[in-house]
Amino acid sequence: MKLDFRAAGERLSQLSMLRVETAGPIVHLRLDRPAKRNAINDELIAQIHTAFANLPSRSRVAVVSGEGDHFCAGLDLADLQEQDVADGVLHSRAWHAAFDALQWGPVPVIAVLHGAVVGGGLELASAAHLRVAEGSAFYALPEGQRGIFVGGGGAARIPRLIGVARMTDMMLTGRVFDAQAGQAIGLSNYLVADGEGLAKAFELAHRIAANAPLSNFAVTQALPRIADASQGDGLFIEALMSSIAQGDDAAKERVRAFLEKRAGKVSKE
Ligand code: 1HE
Repeated sequence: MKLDFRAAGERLSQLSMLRVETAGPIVHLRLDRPAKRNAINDELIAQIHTAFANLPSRSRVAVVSGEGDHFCAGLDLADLQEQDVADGVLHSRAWHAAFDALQWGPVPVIAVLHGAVVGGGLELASAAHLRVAEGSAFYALPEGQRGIFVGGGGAARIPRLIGVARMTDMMLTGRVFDAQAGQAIGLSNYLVADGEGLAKAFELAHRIAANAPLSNFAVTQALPRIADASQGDGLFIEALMSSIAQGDDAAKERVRAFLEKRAGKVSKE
């Protein structure tokens, strides 16, 4: 199904806290609330949901970053004061819907992390498919100190990156990981110098955009589901997914190109 790019473009240009720009096959979304360190309030979570549900049909990869000195300070704590228990459940489910739209949307998503990547900011980062961190990045889950719990999918996604034991430590003790430690434990895939995150993300995005779309789809949609399935179910899904991908014309042409020596070999960088 093709989305109407003009309709989607109109919706995207009306977002007040999320700046959306397209550059060829790449759509770049910036959290644009630097005065509040990109803290996510109800409006911003709705805008993130809208944006990922309406990505331009021509975009092949999305890059998410934060304006100002920090990626994201997490939940806007001012919102919490008004909430009762029933509001709280719905609030958490709204975050789930937004980050599900990001994780299970049509394109791979790369998050560029700098400064604070804390609370809901880390939950957002963990929903992305790849994370590029700059040297200034630091990670924390201050929910424990604030008397609350993660509610934006972090309990499901963060242990899949770093394990339950490390997340338990972060939440119970307030432990903060710097960019190097974050890279070592798997919070980021790439660690680059300050100011170089976007360039690295765009380089990766161009590489990803050059893949066959169905391969990217299999990696982002099938792989995590297979990892969550029993081995038997996972292997069955793998067989179906691989036959679908390999039956596509794009795969046939790429394999032919290699056999006819028109495609690159695998080499060390
Ligand atoms: C905020 C928020 C926020 C900043 N909600 N307003 N998240 C936290 O517990 C992190 C709280 N924030 C911080 O620890 C610091 O702000 C930072 C380390 C991120 C940045 O420090 P700094 O010195 O650059 O900025 P600042 O002076 O602390 O903040 C600038 C302004 O942003 C200030 O407002 P102002 O009106 O006084 O200018 C701050 O109040 C405001 N601000 N962060 C509201 N988070 C789905 S559940 C998820 C649960 C969570 O995410 S809990 C973790 C919440």
